[in-house]
Amino acid sequence: MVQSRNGGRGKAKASPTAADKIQQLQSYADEPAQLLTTNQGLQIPDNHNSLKAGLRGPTLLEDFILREKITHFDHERIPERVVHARGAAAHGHFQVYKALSEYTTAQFLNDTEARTPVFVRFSTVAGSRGSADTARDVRGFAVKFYTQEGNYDLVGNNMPVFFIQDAIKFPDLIHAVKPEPHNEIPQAASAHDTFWDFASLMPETTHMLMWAMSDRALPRSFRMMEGFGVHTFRMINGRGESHFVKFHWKPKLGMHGLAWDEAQKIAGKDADFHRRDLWDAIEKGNFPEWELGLQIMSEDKAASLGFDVLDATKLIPEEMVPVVPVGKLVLDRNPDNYFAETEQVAFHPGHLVPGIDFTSDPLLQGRLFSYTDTQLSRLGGPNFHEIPINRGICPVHNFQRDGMHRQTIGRGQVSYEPNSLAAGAEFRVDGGLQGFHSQPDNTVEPPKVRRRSPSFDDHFSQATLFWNSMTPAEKDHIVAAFRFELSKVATVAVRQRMVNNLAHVDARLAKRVAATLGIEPPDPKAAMGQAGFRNVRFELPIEESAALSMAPRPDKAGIQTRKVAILANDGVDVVSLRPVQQALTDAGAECWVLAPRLGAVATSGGRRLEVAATLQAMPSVMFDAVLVAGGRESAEALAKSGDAVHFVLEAYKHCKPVCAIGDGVALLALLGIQAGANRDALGNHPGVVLGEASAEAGVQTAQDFIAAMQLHRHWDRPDIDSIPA
Ligand code: HDE
Repeated sequence: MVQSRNGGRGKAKASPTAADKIQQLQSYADEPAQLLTTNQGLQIPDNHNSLKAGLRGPTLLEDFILREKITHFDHERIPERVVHARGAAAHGHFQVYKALSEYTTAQFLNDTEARTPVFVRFSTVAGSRGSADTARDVRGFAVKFYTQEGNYDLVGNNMPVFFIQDAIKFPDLIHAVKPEPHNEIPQAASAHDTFWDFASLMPETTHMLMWAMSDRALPRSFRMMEGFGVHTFRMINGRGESHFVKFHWKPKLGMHGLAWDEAQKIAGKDADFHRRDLWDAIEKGNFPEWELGLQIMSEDKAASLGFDVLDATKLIPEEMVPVVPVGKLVLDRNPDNYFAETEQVAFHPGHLVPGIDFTSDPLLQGRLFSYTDTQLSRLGGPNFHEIPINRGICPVHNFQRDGMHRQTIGRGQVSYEPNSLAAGAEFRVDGGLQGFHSQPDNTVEPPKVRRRSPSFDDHFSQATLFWNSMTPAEKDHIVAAFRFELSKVATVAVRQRMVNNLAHVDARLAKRVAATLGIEPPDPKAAMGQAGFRNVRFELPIEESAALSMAPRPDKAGIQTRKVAILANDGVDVVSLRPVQQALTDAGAECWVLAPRLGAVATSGGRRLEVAATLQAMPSVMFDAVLVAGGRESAEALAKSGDAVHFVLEAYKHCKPVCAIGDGVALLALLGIQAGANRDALGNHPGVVLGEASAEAGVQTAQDFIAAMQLHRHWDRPDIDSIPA
């Protein structure tokens, strides 16, 4: 007797390929262009009218076609995830560069030929399923590898640390950040009293708060953010030797963030901003990529770091243990059906394969319980592993049986082990398997304790490391974020307590945050008097870590998939525009001609320039850069349009590259961008490119604009608060 997760659909092979998973999923897909039937397969005679007692009479209960349809509709919602409810996902594959046999027996990390199929779900944490993508929040980065040895889930986030150290505080943390229970306000936002009340009373949150108030919480795109396994895991090699490991995902497109004002506006203009971005990129063949990086260390090395690697509020600076790139993840196929795949996928940090193991991190230990448990209520029973997206592509055999929605048909008389009655098809246990629970020090220290280890006591030194590693512009953003969030906290004592804690990260940070909050100056001593406060700092050998900063650096990937708005109106000069537009397109950017109306605008040479969208439908926050085309008539008309003026000013305020050609330059001057105070020490406007109105000048203009776009944002633009947008 063989029970298979494949349900008899396809056999397991030595090295599964992405095609195997696709084939498995497609065997469940419905057939297009068929006659409508009921769920029992009966053809539906009329899908517009229910069965009634006479033309104008009441509907008859016997109309089983109506009842079936309405009943199914009535039950088509399932509970959303209690956290990470809003997400977007894609299929792809993972391939390791070089066998990692020195560290792990995991087959997918040893077979360099294997293209392991993956399904990756990105998410926000706090908002509900219909909330906006660009909320200030942590992002989930969950990867399911369908390996030949079973499914392996790396269920991580886009930040390498977490708010709390012990799983027992997770429900409190989430209750504090979710909408308040009496009025269910606010949606997808931490800027309210209960979150900061909790955070200020739990100093262990401080390091993660620094990340959550940084631009990491406002990714430009899922494709442009890092991922982290967060906890320290173990790898076990063929000799049974154990190493500690931290997992990192490094995006090919570099790391980029949004401005906070921009993120809030996008939430209204296009709540699906990140979801759409991922979908569109894959549809256009711009497949997002990440490198998997590992920080691998012996247990002795881990013990010498000066902090506890089992504490999830700590990261291991890359300067102390380098991140080694070991493989590549590519996402190349959108799901066929959101509910069937993205909503029903069930991740679990305990879905491991031999050669990868967990540690005693008390946050991870709690997660090992939570994820299966939550699927029971979310997916309605213990058979969620049989849902197509959750099925492995290797065989599954065991004697678990029955339960809600069971699909596997277990054959024969026997559903227990050992047995002698299964007539040659009994399931065996392979005693030779290495990996789980085989690590050398898998012992527990008596006695049982309900206490935190003193090695978890330092809550501030890494928060200070993070702060010290930021550029001045990044520091400004963090200060502004704390001010924004705490200004929405009605309870003065909470605001005060929070800045008192921040004084233990950095005195200037706390002072700057406090300055706009109508409270007393920060008092570090007051924080020390609080329950839960530990006045302990472990020494770190470094004061800053460059890898923590998102400071703009020219991307290796150039400006691929960046969106450029070209503002034009009747009279636009396409002779000077074309070479710039062509160079941008050649460099992989997407150019959109925007005008006040759809259709086309008339060029100065009497031709037509097709318009991609209106300025109103695609506002500046949808773009990475702006180009004001030349042509006197066009520039003058744009200058008279409030929408166009606002568009340029807003892009400028959000520190985006701005380019103007020919008469378009006059528009910038009119807006004060050229003449105004926003010049840097060298008298330049960072990220502003002015091009002459000729085809010959186009090459230089394009080069300068592309260089400005490679930096993505010019956060160092001076006096940006003075811009009225
Ligand atoms: Fe989760 N988390 N979590 N979490 N988590 C869930 O599982 C939980 C934590 C993460 O796209 C839930 O299936 C506890 C850290 C992601 O489907 C739930 C604790 C990290 C996702 C759950 C944590 C994560 C979840 C809700 C503290 C980064 C979305 C729905 C002990 C390493 C996965 C579900 C997806 C989802 C519990 C902390 C990442 C309730 C108890 C730390 C990416 O089981």
